[in-house]
Amino acid sequence: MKVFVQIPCLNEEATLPSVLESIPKQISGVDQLEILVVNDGSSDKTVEVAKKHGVKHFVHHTRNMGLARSFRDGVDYALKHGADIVVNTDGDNQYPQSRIADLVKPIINDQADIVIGDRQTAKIAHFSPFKKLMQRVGSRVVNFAAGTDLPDAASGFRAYSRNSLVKLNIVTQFSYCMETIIQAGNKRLRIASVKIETNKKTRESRLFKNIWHHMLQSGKAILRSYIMYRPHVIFATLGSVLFVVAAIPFIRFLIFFFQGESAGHLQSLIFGSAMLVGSLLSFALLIISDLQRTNRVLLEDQLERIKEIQYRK
Ligand SMILES: Nc1nc2c(ncn2[C@@H]2O[C@H](COP(=O)(O)OP(=O)(O)O)[C@@H](O)[C@H]2O)c(=O)[nH]1
Ligand SMILES: [Mg+2]
Repeated sequence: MKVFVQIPCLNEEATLPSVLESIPKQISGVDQLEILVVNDGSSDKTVEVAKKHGVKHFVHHTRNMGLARSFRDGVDYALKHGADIVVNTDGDNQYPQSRIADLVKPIINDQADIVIGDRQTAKIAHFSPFKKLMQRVGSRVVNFAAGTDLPDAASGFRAYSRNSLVKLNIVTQFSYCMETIIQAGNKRLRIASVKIETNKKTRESRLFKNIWHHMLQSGKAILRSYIMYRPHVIFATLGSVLFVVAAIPFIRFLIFFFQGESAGHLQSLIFGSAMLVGSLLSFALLIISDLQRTNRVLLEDQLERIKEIQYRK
């Protein structure tokens, strides 16, 4: 069993040493434990610091490419180098690396494909009540879209089995955390959750300017992934609602018509027609997106087979 612990880093020279020092040297059930630093275009001494602490595996981005891309490239490197499990932790020492053994255990025991460290956000002291509420709402939305029941969808402290990584295809730029859950849920991967306590805050999140920014970006990512997997739900609902809204003025017009008041009431007809066009458009989009979905399924199947060949050990 080979485990890669990957740390995406953008200028983390200050906190990276504590992260590296707290990664366990040995884990029961794991034969090889490797550390991988994804240097996402750092301009500080992140790489030197990592080397000084004995890190041997690096992925370098000459320019900043963002966290989602860093994650993807790190995973690609790890799988190419024979990883059975990839653990992700952050360079800001937000997560308790000492708990990595608990993250990988359900995968080693074949009880889960993905394990998420639940930060128990309701208990985090430096989170405001509003932020706690939003974390809860956000996780609810993700769970709805993914068909899962996970307490902390935004946590980046996770372990992924090789099998799950071969199946996941990250396409959004930004919030891969939400996207991976929605994909994994829809692909019927087993996702487990392990309660963790987070470390003291070392610095502000650099990923999100503020909570509104976080909510907007996460919302976009969730909506995108949801439309990707269940377009029929959105467009069928929209089409049906518009159809009902269209039918009301039409029926009103017909009632007047049969009562002999055929003159006037054209407004109803115009409004009804506009709504009907909207409804038909939604149904057209439903058909198109459903065809797209078929294409995606075929493409993903192909990708999975290619990755199986590419990463064969
Ligand atoms: N902000 C930011 N972080 C990045 C980027 N690429 C990699 N990272 C790493 O992603 C992790 C999470 O970043 P952080 O600012 O702590 O965001 P948080 O997850 O909201 O706490 C850290 O380990 C960063 O070093 C990037 O382009 N921007
Ligand atoms: Mg952080």
